[in-house]
Amino acid sequence: MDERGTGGGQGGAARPDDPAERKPAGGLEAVISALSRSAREMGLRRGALALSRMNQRHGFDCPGCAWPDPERRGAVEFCENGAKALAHEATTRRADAEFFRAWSVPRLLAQSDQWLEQQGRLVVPLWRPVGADHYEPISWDAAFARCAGALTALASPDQAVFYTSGRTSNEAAFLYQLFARQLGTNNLPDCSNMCHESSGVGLGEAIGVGKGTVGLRDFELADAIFVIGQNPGSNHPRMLTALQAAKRRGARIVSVNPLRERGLVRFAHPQELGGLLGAGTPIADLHLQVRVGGDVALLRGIAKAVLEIEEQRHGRALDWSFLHAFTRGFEAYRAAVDAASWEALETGSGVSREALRAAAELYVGADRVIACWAMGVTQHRHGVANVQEIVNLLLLRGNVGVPGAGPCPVRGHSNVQGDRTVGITERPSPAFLARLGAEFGFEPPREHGLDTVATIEAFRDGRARVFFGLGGNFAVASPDAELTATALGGCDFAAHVATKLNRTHLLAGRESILLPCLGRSERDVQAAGPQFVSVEDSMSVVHRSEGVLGPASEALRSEVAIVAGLAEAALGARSSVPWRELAGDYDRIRERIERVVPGFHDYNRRVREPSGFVLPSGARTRHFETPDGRAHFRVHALPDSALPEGRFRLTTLRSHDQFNTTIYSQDDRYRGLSGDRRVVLLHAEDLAAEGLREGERVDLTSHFGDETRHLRGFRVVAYDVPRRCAAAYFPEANALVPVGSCAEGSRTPTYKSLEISIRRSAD
Ligand SMILES: Nc1nc2c(c(=O)[nH]1)N[C@H]1C(S)=C(S)[C@@H](COP(=O)(O)OP(=O)(O)OC[C@H]3O[C@@H](n4cnc5c(=O)[nH]c(N)nc54)[C@H](O)[C@@H]3O)O[C@H]1N2
Ligand SMILES: Nc1nc2c(c(=O)[nH]1)N[C@H]1C(S)=C(S)[C@@H](COP(=O)(O)OP(=O)(O)OC[C@H]3O[C@@H](n4cnc5c(=O)[nH]c(N)nc54)[C@H](O)[C@@H]3O)O[C@H]1N2
Ligand SMILES: [Mo]
Repeated sequence: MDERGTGGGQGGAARPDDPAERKPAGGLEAVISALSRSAREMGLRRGALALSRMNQRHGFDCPGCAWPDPERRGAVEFCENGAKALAHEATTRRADAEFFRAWSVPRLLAQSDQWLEQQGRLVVPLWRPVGADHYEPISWDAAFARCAGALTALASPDQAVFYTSGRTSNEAAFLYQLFARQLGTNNLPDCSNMCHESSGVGLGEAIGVGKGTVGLRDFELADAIFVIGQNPGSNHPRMLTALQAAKRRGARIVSVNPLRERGLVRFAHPQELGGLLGAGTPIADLHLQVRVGGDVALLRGIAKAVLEIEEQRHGRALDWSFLHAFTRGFEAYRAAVDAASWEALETGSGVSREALRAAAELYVGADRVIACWAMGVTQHRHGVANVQEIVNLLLLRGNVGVPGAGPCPVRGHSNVQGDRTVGITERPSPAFLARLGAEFGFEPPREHGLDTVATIEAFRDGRARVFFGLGGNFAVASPDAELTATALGGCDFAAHVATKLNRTHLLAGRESILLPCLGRSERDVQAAGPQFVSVEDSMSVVHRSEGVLGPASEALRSEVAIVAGLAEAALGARSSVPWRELAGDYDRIRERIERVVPGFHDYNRRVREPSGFVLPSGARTRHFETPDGRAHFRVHALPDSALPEGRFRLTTLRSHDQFNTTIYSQDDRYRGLSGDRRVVLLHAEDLAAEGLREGERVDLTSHFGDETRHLRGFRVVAYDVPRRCAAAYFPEANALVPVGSCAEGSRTPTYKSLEISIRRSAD
């Protein structure tokens, strides 16, 4: 079956003059949306104070995404969605003891995710005893004692799991992993397992470091920027500023995406008067409308066209001196590219060879190229292959380890990268464990622990009994929503460090504890006085973050203090770590990090410098830390793109009005959708072919081997997606994601590539 897209499936120049697309992302709409929400949630004065200090040198890091702060900062250095994340945290609403007296857990479970978080900040520690229907207030000491009791009752520390979401600071994360390892387990899954794990694995094998190699300055030097499987207009809005600036000085921009995301088509800078009122800058020069899951074929197609150009103009397309001196595996890669036929590449990618050749011409015409990507690349069975095909393409022309060029995975949570750097991982390196053990005088466990998917399976099978969550919403963000809910619901005990109530807090454990913590924007005062924490952005810059607002309640504790309190209660005399002293003065924690984690020398001084400091990485200067010191081409088989008759390839997306599982509204302004998130986007001709009308309700079934999963009553929307592709929202669609379906090599759930069938709902 030929599945090449017709119409929508072809690549081609972006059409900035299409009236429907004339409206830019950003602009006045974005400013109004941000300010009205912050005034409503935080009050005018608090809102103004908080926004004026976000991402400033003496302020706090935005709790939104991990996009870095520029050296020259504007008076306002935030975006619409950062302002929303802040307003959400700094709201004046409270889910207090009275609230939990009024609402039983079963009644709360009947409410939507959006409603749960809208009830406001958690302000007292809470306990739900075994068999009870309500959470009730509990003292901090009693809460810690219950957690300690649950851990002591276990036959083995490996029956406990310590999950981390990526908003946690370096300081809290470091203590948390130390606590888990002193207890005796490496069960430290994190949201990264569901996010950029494919990037970490793919880059690690290819260039010796699991992180990107570019900094913000490189965006000022690049001649072309590829944006692959990423929607910066909604999820990294400040990146659009960098793209707009690049565009204005003549850089070319290519987007690879099944959707024509508005921010990539047109952008108006909210801080420029022209930007507030005008039509904005067209961003993408070329849009390649790849089929869902078609990126390996697409990237190989571009490479094939690059090799064709090299045939015709020898030495013009490939950087031979770089290939010889710095890489391995080029010949095998070239053979794989040669072996792939244009027909297979067009079918696999859904993009015509003409469009792929145009992308190759643009690529070859640029001296320095950056490739950015996010979840559209990583959350596939072939997520690692996708990442490595991006690197292969960059290596062809030496676009690694020189100014203005390189791979750039754009991270999600604001400190997801830092948490990994300081030890949150279920697969720690022996070198890290050796240093950790030496610093704190203990023998850390060596066996690898559970990642996110293995955690769900362990709870399902009764091998895990206790769940700790440092932030996040594990049950809702995870694959296989129903299975995960049942698995977690059956465990003995769960404890969550959180700012807001969510479904995981209500589902997990026969007994559970909620420990309310300070948010990023709030002042944190400990024994030694006011404290700040530190975070690492997407480009390996470590910098400080210090809250400015009064805390939501005097009863709140910092994440650092909570982790230290838990560790002290659970480990008692078994631990010689001075937990209380560390929590009293975060400089003491940073001294320890400095001695355990490479790259942090002089941490306390350098983190106080206005722009923080950059963690070293050999790949930035072509010192590849692979076993042979070279960058590696990695060859992958072309994925089989065939879909059985009647099936669609479903991807899951974030809207413009959510932060992961936190839903701000039912609208998705940039995509022109409103009022309903239980929707499935399909090509108009597919609707017609299936005999469906726009607005009708359908049932979705996902197919994985002989397993099926179902969701009912989704509304069909005709949308500009490639033929036989479909899109729905995260997390509404998570019940369709099979826990067993994950990326080869990284075990990231295949949230962006589900095989589904669609049927009109019965009623
Ligand atoms: N406001 C806001 N900001 C956020 C978040 C948020 O929820 N809200 N989440 C944060 C987090 S944790 C993360 S990881 C990032 C996520 O940032 P993104 O990765 O931008 O988020 P997604 O909505 O998952 O969408 C990915 C993009 O991939 C495209 N896509 C889907 N399938 C494919 C495919 O097969 N191939 C290609 N090439 N593209 C595909 C989609 O159309 C979409 O444009 O954002 C972070 N920032
Ligand atoms: N279908 C589908 N599923 C996905 C994805 C997808 O694209 N599609 N994306 C995946 C990705 S990329 C990610 S990163 C995961 C996200 O998974 P998680 O990180 O687990 O989920 P979040 O929704 O970010 O977590 C929100 C909760 O964090 C808590 N919180 C907020 N701020 C703080 C704080 O400062 N401290 C503490 N302690 N708690 C806080 C609040 O209680 C809030 O309810 O989801 C994954 N799931
Ligand atoms: Mo993420």
